[in-house]
Amino acid sequence: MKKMKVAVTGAAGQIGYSLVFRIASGEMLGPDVCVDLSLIEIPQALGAARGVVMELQDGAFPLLGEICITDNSEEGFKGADWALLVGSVPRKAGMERGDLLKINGGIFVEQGRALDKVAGKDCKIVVVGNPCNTNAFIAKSVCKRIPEDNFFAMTLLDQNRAAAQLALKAGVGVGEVSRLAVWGNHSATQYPDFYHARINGRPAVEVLDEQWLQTSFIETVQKRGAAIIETRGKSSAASAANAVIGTVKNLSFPTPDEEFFSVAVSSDGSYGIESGLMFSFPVHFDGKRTRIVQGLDLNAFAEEKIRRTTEELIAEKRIVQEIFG
Ligand code: NAX
Repeated sequence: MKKMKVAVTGAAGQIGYSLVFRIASGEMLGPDVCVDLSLIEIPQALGAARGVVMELQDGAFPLLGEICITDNSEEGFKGADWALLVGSVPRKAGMERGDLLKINGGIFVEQGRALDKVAGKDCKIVVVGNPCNTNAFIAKSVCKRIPEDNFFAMTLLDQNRAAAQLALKAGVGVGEVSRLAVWGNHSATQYPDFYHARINGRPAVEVLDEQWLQTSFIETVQKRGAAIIETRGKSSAASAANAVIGTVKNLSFPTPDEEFFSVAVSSDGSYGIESGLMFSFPVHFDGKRTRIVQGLDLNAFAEEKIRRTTEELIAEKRIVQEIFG
């Protein structure tokens, strides 16, 4: 049986706790792959990580191979086929965005260097820890050995949130929503692109009110993370873990011909987005390579939204470049 190693940082955190059991069950990589899990945490959280391992053992997952717990990135990423970078420091009261970029930037420089040294040469890296686009930008910038096309930042949760809102409004199942992509940053400037979305095969703008789509819909999706915190008292965790599983599946199994999914990739200049920026696009995976879907028309409304989110990402990039060179 094929064996793969999956490294997860922040494995004892909220998302980690939802995620690792689904990886161990075989849901993420399929029923023919045995998974070795490497759980990477900070020293203070190693105790909690040991508890997670006890529960993984008690899950009696037939596809789960070896489990390693470590606070050493090089040990944890050694030979990894997938690195899911979930761990990061949350924004605290009084913390400026620049402070957050600086603290987390330091983590992603260190982890990018460790990946460079020891990860499998075809390792794919999915950054979840926020600010995820810019953290991914940092990691891929310091990790020279692994191609930049192997670095991703997660925006599938945003796509899923957007699909759910369209389905609720249209009164259909979420499976009837297709061709919905999120452009840009995983932040309040993201652009959930309803103009290309379809509901039951019909353009979403023909099914739903365009004014609602341009205003309430976009705002709801952009602010959904904050709304979850306000309502649940904690940030999204199970839905985020679900999106990590979905992202890895999207990057492992071919996308149907006419479909696409959202993930932030290193821009190749498509749609005028600065090359190298980690930008969420509509992406297609043919079983070997991902490609940014080409030829989508962007009207003035879309261009303005994309301009704003691009500006934000460029500003984040400048801040981290000033700090980390
Ligand atoms: P938690 O605070 O529950 O867990 C984070 C874990 O990371 C902790 O156990 C902590 O010890 C660990 N950690 C911190 N620094 C580390 C390091 N250097 N190496 C290894 N582990 C480290 O946060 P959780 O709710 O699990 O969220 C994790 C990250 O996901 C946050 O940055 C959060 O903002 C981000 N999110 C990203 C989303 C996305 O769509 N891209 C959505 C959900 C979530 O908000």
